[in-house]
Amino acid sequence: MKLDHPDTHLLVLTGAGISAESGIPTFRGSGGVWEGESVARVASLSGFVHDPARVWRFYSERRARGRDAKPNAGHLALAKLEEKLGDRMLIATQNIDGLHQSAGNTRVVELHGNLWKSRCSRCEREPIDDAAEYSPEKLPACGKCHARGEFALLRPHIVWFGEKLSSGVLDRVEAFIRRARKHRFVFLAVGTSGLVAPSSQFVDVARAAGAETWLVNQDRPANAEAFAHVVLGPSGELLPALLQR
Ligand code: BV8
Repeated sequence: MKLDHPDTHLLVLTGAGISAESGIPTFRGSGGVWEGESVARVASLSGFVHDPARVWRFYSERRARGRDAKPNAGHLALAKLEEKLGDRMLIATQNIDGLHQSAGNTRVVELHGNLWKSRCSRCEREPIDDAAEYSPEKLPACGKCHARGEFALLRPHIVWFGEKLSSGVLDRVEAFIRRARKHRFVFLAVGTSGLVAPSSQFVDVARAAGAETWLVNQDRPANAEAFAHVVLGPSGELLPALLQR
């Protein structure tokens, strides 16, 4: 992957696989986050309305597991690359763990929200920084709604299945593709099974915009055919060498 050309623009899509070597379980596959969990029950608005305690237990467990996670060599390789490419690079991550920012990347779009923030399930207040783990008996409520004499639970600041991604987030990705298509455009997906839309469709949009498409993934995913170059293996081992060329 040649990235040292001064006209290269790089869009990177990351998924749970890039954080696997930081000790954060992926979603699918053995030992995955969804194993034993019903996605609809813990990662959907209807699941939250039906049983908020169960949803908060699921996300509190992920906060507990993610608390001590550190960026791995794959994250650090992307951070080093941003030092070189600057605004010619953008990371669109499906991950909610914040590890790209911890590694030093500043140009990161969080497609599915952030595990370390909560927001009101009712009013339009801004999301708050929140790393707390909540017990079923003591679920968090919105202080602003309370001040108005209303009751509303806080919810994780996460995009659940069936919820729209924020328009601002998608606008940033589309604006980058519109700019990149006029230059030498490279699209790299790392650590994603390519099963969740709309992020799974980014490779098709990038290819249609003339991008050279690359995938770095442990296993061959469902949408591997969409990529011109597929490199299988752990991203923590592969990215440092691949991104330095
Ligand atoms: C939307 C937040 C539109 C929660 C997540 C049919 C019915 C109903 C809905 C749909 C449908 N068809 C399509 C949809 C839409 C749906 C969807 O795509 N469903 C899929 C499952 C079929 N999408 C949505 O609902 C999205 N919204 O479309 O809105 C809309 C329009 C109008 C009005 C209303 C709505 C919202 C999607 C966001 C859902 N939220 N997460 C949470 O995180 O707890 S998605 C969830 O999956 C995570 O965010 C995760 O990131 C994402 C994708 O998973 P991956 O990251 O790819 O992880 P996975 O484990 O699958 O794969 C890991 C890969 O890494 C593996 O391939 C493995 O080989 C590899 N790997 C492992 N170790 C390593 C490695 N690679 C390299 N190195 C390693 N060391």
